[in-house]
Amino acid sequence: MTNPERKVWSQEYSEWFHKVIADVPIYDTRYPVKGTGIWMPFGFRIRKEVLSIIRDELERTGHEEVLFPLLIPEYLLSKESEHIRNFEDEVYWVTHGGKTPLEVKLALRPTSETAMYPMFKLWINAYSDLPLKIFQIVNVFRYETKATRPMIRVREVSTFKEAHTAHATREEAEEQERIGIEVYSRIFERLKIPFLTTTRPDWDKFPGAERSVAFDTVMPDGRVLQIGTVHFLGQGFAKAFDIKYMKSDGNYEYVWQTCYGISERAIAALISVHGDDHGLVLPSEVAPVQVVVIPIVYKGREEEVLKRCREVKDTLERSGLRVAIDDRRDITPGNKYYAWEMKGAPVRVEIGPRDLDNNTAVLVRRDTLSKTHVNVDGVVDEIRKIMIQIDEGLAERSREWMKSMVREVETIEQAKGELDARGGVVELNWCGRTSCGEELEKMIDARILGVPFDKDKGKNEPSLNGAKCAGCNEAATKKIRVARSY
Ligand code: 5CA
Ligand code: ZN
Repeated sequence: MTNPERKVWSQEYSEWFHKVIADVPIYDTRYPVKGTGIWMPFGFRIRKEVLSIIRDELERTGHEEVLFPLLIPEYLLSKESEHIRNFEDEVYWVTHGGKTPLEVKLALRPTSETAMYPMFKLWINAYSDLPLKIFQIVNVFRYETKATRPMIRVREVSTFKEAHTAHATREEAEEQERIGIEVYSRIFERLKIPFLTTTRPDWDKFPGAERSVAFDTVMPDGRVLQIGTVHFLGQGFAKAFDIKYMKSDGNYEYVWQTCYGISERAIAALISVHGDDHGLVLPSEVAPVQVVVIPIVYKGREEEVLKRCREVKDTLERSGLRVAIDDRRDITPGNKYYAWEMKGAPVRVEIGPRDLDNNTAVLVRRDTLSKTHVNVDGVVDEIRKIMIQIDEGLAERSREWMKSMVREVETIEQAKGELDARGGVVELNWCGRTSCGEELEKMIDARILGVPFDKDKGKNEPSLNGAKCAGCNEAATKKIRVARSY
């Protein structure tokens, strides 16, 4: 295999990312408001394909799409005390209509619990109104104080998918929490993004949640990125917003809720996890252009070659593939290869005069850049086969990479040593005490991501057989993950 290099990708990841999103182009960061950006046409198409996976997975599990207003009156935003305490410093306020001060300040939603749940109160009365499962894909605004980064930490999150559910019992809501985790797992599996599911420690939960389970992935520079979260909300919001239903015995019960969110950060991860020194590499399902056809023209046979290329393009399109033909006349084939490698088109088809004579085409796959000569009549099947190989290859390569970046360690020194050397995630034993956790974070100079979330058991406690806490040497009660993160 002639796998392209991933040197720049891993060693100068931040520059790599900025260059790729600018050169493709995917996302323009030059808009003069900090923490915002513009989805450029090719980036918008990637975003559209990713959103169609997200919609698909949500809709097939019974979530219905809705659209709520952007503005939230202050008295609603501040109803759940923990929620507002944590978001207070991040909220953008609308205070005027023209020159007139507003009687009630309006927040730009930082997330939509406090916009949706007053309406839940109106919609939910009887048991038969449950479960309620909705989602929306909107922009949200957070005045982030940490360094902003394109797509990864923005102040206008332009692609915020939030799902919100309400249930009759704790058990049903916990079942929904598991379903939410499964939905996200399938989304990331389709994107070939490897992930860890980790229950966040109490001090790092979503404000107002009883439990937060995060999806984390490792970026090329070894730093960890949270790419989605599933929150079990318990009854806290239901009590604050008075959302209840009448049970069969005539008594009222507050509903049990969950919510889960994912943003363009997942698209930043998609770009970052699979890329190489030539630019984007995309799984076929989200590649805006799955096949690019490039005519190799020689004097005298231009029209013939172009005609064949157009025929091939039509055939491929009729079979359902997304195809482009690059028939620009003033650009060399070499420069076209370069441009389409940058854009991550999974398969390139080259057709020149010799191919006309032999009824062949050359196929080049983006991940390995290896070439095969095929008969034109079998081109659809060959391309489909290659796309499956690429997708499986990307899934495996990223899974292996992730696996190599998660290590078990015993001591704080080892943890620090590993993170200094390669980043990624270290797992170690912990006593479970907050004060010890804070100390541990300081000594390792990293963040406690939390406890591994065990999908099968729904339980978080592996057996620790007398193990000692890496921080204080007392009896360990949990295995924790620690990382340096975005
Ligand atoms: N209401 C809940 C669930 S919808 C919520 O807001 N959860 S969250 O705060 O954890 O956000 C959900 C996901 O959005 C996060 O896991 C993270 O991947 C992404 N996200 C959060 N803030 C930003 C930001 N400033 N820029 C880009 N993505 C973000
Ligand atoms: Zn301890």
